[in-house]
Amino acid sequence: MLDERHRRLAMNKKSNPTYAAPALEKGLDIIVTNTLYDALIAPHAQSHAVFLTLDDGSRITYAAFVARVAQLAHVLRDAGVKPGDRVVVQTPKLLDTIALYGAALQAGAVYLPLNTAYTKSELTYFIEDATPALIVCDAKDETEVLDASKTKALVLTLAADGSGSLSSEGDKKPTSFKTVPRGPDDLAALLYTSGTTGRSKGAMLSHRNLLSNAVSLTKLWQITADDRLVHALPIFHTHGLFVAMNTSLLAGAEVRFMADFDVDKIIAEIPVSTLLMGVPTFYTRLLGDQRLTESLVEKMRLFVSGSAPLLAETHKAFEDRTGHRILERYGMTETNMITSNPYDGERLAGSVGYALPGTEVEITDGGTPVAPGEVGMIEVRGDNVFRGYWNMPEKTAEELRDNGFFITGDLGIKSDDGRISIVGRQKDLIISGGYNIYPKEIEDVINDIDGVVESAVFGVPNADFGESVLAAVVCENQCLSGQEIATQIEPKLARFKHPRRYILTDALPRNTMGKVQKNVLRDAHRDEEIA
Ligand code: MCA
Ligand code: AMP
Repeated sequence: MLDERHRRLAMNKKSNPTYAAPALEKGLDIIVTNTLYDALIAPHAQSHAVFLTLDDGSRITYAAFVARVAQLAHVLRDAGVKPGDRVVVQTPKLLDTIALYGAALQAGAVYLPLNTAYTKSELTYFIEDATPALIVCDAKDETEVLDASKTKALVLTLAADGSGSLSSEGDKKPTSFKTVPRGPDDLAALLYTSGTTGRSKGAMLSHRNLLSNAVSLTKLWQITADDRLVHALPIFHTHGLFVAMNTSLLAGAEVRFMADFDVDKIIAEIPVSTLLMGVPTFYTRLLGDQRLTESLVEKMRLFVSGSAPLLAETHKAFEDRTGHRILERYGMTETNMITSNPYDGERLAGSVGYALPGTEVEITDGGTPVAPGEVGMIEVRGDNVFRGYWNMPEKTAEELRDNGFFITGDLGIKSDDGRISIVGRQKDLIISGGYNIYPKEIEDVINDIDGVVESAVFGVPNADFGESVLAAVVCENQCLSGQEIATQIEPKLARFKHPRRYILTDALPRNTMGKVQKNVLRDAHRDEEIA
């Protein structure tokens, strides 16, 4: 149960009535032209409440945001973007980036955000796979992007200072736009997630997937127009874009929209905010700052953590310091959020809580549910579960059962009362600072280097990022140094995927079946301090 202090804080919210967006009341049953646009954006057209506060202090009202979305929807349509077309967006986190998400919805397009750290080589793959009609990139990357797109898609720019062809074109357009009809099962977004096979897969997310999850989370976490969210996550992933922004839009909440993560900025905003959503690294970094105290967080209502396991020691240290029990939840790109610890109830360290309303979670052995308390594969079914992988029907069939259950690759336990704990992963995956890194993708790049015989990429514990990437590499006659390998992978992989160290070795440890034993490598190197 929440302690008395939390209860008082929860009751102490301003008297502003809860924002009653029709979709929050009626879910997908609302009769609409365009499911997500009509639920998240249209209701705010006349609202002069503040939606975004930016780093320079400027405040964007909801009405101004709706108008900007319309201007950018005109830009998309005039650029030839038709309903169902993909719009690739690899830009800094700006007002126009989030307005572009709204514009893609209003124009009936499919929003495809990309990590700004991706290299040209990674970008080329996404462009070839998704065949977008339009790419919006940072002005500084325009030449590279034009090269990567081989002129098949139109390219517009948005620079870190907000300038560029997207914004200048947008400024000239009308502030209203006739919304393109889109139903619940039309695609709203395509989000790439790497895989154990090494090739990234585009998860097709429908309007239903995104709206149903936003409605569940908004209700469960009691997000209202009284809330002010400290938003320091990137907006090219599910967490920062859908979990944080869709719930805020649905509730009509205010968002302190930070261009990046910065402890000083967060500490400055916490006293005038009510909500923070972050990956565990946010919380360990905040705990590293002595300004984080119980009085600093007096107005805060809720701290949410996800995308990576939150250590029990972080959970406890945060409660000891602030009096708040962090609410941990669990999700995936393919499924949106799956489970959450309760808002009014026991938020247990080491557990990701209960299945969200409308979402079924089974713990299985080969598809057959196991008894409570037994370890098995976490499988998920519900409106939140994606529509399959773009252009990959075989991959979809491998992971999405005919009965609608999606096989997560995470291993878990369900208690008698339905509480889920994640106990491991069947997939070979490293999560560093909330970013997923698939060893196979890195091994493929290292193995392609002349002189490399084979490699094994694995994760070791890291106090800041949770896990760090290391690589054990076997070279012909030890002909390469770690630095030479690092130089060769530089143009091919985003920096956050780069191994922090290369262990040059004569042979990889293998079991009797010949399989590389990554656990042996992990154990041998787990106590090394990785910067
Ligand atoms: C940055 N670097 C990293 C990471 N982030 N290295 C490993 N892992 C990382 N996560 C590297 C950069 O490449 C750079 O390397 C150096 O660190 C400094 O970069 P900088 O940008 O200054 O880092 P930072 O600002 O300190 O970023 C740390 C961060 C960030 C704030 C924790 O990684 C972050 O925002 N993470 C959140 C990711 C997220 O949103 N995940 C949700 C995915 P060099 O010096 O060598 O150049 S959605 C999801 O997982 C599911 C659906 C879910 O459940 O939510
Ligand atoms: P992705 O789909 O790439 O964003 O990453 C999803 C994966 O992140 C899941 O399959 C989990 O392995 C992991 N994940 C997300 N939230 C949590 C959490 N609260 N605890 C542990 N792992 C998590």
